[in-house]
Amino acid sequence: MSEYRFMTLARHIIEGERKHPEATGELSKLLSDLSLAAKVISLEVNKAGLVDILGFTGHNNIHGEKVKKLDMFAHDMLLRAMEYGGHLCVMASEEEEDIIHISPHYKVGKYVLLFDPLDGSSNIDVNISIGTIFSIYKRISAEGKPGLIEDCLQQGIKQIAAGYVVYGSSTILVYTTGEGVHGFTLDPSFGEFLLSHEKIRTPKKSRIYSINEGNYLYWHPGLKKFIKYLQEEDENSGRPYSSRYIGSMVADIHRNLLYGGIFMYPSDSRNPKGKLRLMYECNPMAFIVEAAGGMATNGKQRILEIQPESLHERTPIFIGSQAEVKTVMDFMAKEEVNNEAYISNKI
Ligand code: P6P
Repeated sequence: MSEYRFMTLARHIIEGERKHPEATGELSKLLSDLSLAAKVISLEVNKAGLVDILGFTGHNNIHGEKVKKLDMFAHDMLLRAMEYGGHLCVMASEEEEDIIHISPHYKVGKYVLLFDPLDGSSNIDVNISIGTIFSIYKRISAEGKPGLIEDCLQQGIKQIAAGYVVYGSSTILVYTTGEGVHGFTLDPSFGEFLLSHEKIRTPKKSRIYSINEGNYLYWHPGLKKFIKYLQEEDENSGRPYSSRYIGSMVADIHRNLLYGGIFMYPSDSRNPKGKLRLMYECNPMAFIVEAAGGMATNGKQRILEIQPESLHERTPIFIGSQAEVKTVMDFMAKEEVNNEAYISNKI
């Protein structure tokens, strides 16, 4: 029997903490609480088609996006699963405008949790994989008091841990504390996440690119040239590449993490900051992909070094295998002058 068979998420986290004598075990408990929430959300996602929690709640989130019942279920489940443990001083959710204070009934801890409860939720009704994304920081404000906004607006390099859960053909939880990236598959027969992908390393070079080509007209001229370059035939450099785009960031990034690939959600002449959120999507994914040997940039700087200014700010993102991220940066740098002319003509 493989040693992995009984390497549960809880045991793996504890073994990871044993390498750090100063560890208090709080992070282990926090990650275990997150895995409990993931199991419950997975249950609901996998039966969504059978019960009346598909469809919309009838109201919009702070981004003006229609909120699906499953979005709110996942959001509420995470709040309930996480606040009672006493490990957090504050939370922030992509579904809520402001920071979320811990109820006075519970102890205030030293960690900060940011999460996107159900990313890709527009795909729920058509049974495409969706996911939960989370980021964990240590508080920077005074201990023992409620957390503050500055505890949430930290650079991505300050993350203590990050992870995602992809609810697909199986439910997989991937997390890192910065020392290796590990994947656990939920065994529904006894409700445990079992180690299935140890020490994930993303290929340095790939043959997959992921981008919404419907926005081609609005792209940076250098990005247009990069995509056309990937579509040319050249056996030595493995071109043409394959285009793979699900429209669900967690699913696209998970595939590219394992197979190699570059995922891009760039700025364009209509959306100068791109679409994806820095704190809830890009920072956690950048932390994970870098820990697996990949790269993540906004086109000008490392995602993890961006100094956040607001909870819900967006950022362009180019993330994945090093070779492709570096190449697209080169293409865009060569065309920067044309891009300025392009943008000024368009605006
Ligand atoms: P588009 C889902 O709505 C999401 O936030 C990400 O999960 C996904 O990568 C992106 O938006 C898809 O956006 O504009 O290509 O539909």
